[in-house]
Amino acid sequence: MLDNSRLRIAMQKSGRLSEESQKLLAQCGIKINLQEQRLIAFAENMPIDILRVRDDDIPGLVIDGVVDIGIIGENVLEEEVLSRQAEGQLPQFKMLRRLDFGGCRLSIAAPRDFDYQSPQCLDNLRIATTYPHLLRRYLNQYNVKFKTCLLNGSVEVAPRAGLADVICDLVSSGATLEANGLREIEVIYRSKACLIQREGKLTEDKQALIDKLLTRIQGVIQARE
Ligand code: PRT
Ligand code: ZN
Repeated sequence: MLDNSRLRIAMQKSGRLSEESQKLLAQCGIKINLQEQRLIAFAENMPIDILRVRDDDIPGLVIDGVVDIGIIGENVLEEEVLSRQAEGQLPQFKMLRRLDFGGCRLSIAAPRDFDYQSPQCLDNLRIATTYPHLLRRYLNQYNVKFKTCLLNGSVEVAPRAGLADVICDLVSSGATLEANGLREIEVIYRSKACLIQREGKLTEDKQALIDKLLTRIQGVIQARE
């Protein structure tokens, strides 16, 4: 059982955000004894427990109040919020700050020979994506109807495999699109990692610790700029 008096921070266990998340906490002076396979790590010098999970679980853990704060990509956070809203929930959390890593964009990409003029060209097509809600919010603005092909990985191979006409996926350098014969045609969302806090009042000690961390994060990020 986790000790509820200690601040709980959720971060990605292994993936594109985990190294930078760990580094940020270390640069804030938190000494964590990380053991690769462990779900939970304890800070040695502060009352902090680190929960290491799949990034997709982090927004829910914060919104449901299971952890106090979380480090997560805005793309995953926003998709979870839209998904819960679609189910009639009112997901609540506090945005503490944007961080200076994990930058990427969520884009629609099509085979290179696709004749693209405007979002209307996507009407009634099948689009492969991990982010159906962000995609729907974007295309709704243009009254474009589409069919989805939900994939949690290998989205970029969907057109070649005949699963979808176009894709909507994360892009950073563009090399993956290029390697799969795809061309970026619309950027629908720009994302960075961010720090979020659960809704509701925390104990004074916990809130004071978060405030101290935020001041340190501010210093760390400023020093890197
Ligand atoms: O296992 P877990 O569920 O925790 O991890 P995951 O595999 O779902 O996510 P992960 O580690 O790949 O990404 C975590 C977060 O990093 C994302 O939610 C984004 O906020 C951020 N991020 C930043 C990226 C990228 N850049 C990125 N380039 N996430 C994924 N990509 C992938 C993209 O999906 C595509 O396959 O990289 C490929 C494109 O990269 P380029 O450089 O070729 O354009
Ligand atoms: Zn994930």
